[in-house]
Amino acid sequence: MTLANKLSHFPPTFQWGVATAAYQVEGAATNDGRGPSIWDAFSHTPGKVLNGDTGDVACDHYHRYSYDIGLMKSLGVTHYRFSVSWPRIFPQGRKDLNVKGLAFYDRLVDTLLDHGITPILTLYHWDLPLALQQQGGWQNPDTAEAFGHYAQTLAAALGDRVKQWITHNEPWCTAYLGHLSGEHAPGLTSPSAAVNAAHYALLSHGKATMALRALRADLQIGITLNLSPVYPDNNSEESRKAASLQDVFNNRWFLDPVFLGRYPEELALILGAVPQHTPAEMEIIRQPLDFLGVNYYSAQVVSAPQRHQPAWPVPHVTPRDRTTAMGWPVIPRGLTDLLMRLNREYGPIPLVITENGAAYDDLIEEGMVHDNERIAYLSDHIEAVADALGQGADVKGYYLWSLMDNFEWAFGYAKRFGIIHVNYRTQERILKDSALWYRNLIREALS
Ligand code: IFM
Repeated sequence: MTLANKLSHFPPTFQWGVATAAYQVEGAATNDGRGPSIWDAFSHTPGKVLNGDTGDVACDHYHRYSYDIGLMKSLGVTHYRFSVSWPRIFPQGRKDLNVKGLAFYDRLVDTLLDHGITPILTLYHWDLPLALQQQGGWQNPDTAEAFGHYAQTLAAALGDRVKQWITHNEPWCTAYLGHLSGEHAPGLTSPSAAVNAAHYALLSHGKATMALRALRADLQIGITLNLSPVYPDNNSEESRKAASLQDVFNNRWFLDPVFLGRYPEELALILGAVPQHTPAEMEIIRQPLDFLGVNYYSAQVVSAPQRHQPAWPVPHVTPRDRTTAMGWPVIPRGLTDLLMRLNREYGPIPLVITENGAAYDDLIEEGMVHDNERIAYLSDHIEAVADALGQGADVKGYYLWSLMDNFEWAFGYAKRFGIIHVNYRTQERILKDSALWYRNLIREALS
């Protein structure tokens, strides 16, 4: 069966969306009172981002949002997932509210609704106000407090129109890439910093969830985790053990505290550190959620670590499949397996694919981008979602990453994930073939 034969698996209420994030698309880094974030500081530090790229201008979505929403409308997407830049709302992280920053999201939400597109809002997609980093950032429990207040401020302003709220995007990246590998802002390289940053980010998720619920009972609240299933390369005990450890690192580090209220014991073995935490904090972290956001890009096949190899770095990975321009193996089946596993081990919980997509080295030919590899990737992964629906998983939506090419963090503008091509010199947008393909798919699915 092909995807076309499985479209009936998607219910009529299915959310067919596209996703972006503030620092990756907005630009306007110093406009209308926005304060600096850790990503402004990081990207302006020589050597941290490829080619010295920064998010200063990005896709200029801050000024062109109305045009971009028109493009979304032309594609027929039903939902738009965006994130709010915390330092636009509180330039210093807390206290002084920047009314002009808030007004931008007010306009964005109204324009979306005017076009019949439902907004879904992420509170934190990595652009922590720099002022908070200077006080310890995610390693400081006060940041969790400030996040709860920020969440409540936004819900008071937008909660009448925005009903789906995501607290954090991919706290694994905040913790690991930001505090251990140092590839992301704030660029730290300490195991204890990573586990504690993860813990207080999770605590802030719990606090924000409680704050939003206290303010409005009609909000749907979730968290988005980047999850990546792990398969042993053979059935030996060693390989299975290596896969299970890698799974703790990739997935259970965040799934277990959010849904079970505890950290996996093996975390100390893998990371060489355990988060400082109290039972009361774990209860705050384990809030009942309305949905889990799943970001899926790839899976891993691992083999047994060599004897005497330290537990860190993580076991050797052996990709066997096609890869994207990021070097990530294309494993659509991993998405079906993941959704079924979440349902089985952490559910029942409604699931939303909050990101899925691929970077490829696109070529412009006579004003068009024939990105057939991306279409194949998308088609295979949406089919994987259909399979999970067919097997009983409660999947509410699919948000394609990304609406348009944008600032891909440490890779700057070198990696293109969009279904809309962006010329960063002129800001011209071109619908790639994948955009037209997605438009047709949505049309068929909803017909
Ligand atoms: O661009 C990122 C996004 O910000 C978070 N999830 C993964 C995407 C691709 O790397």
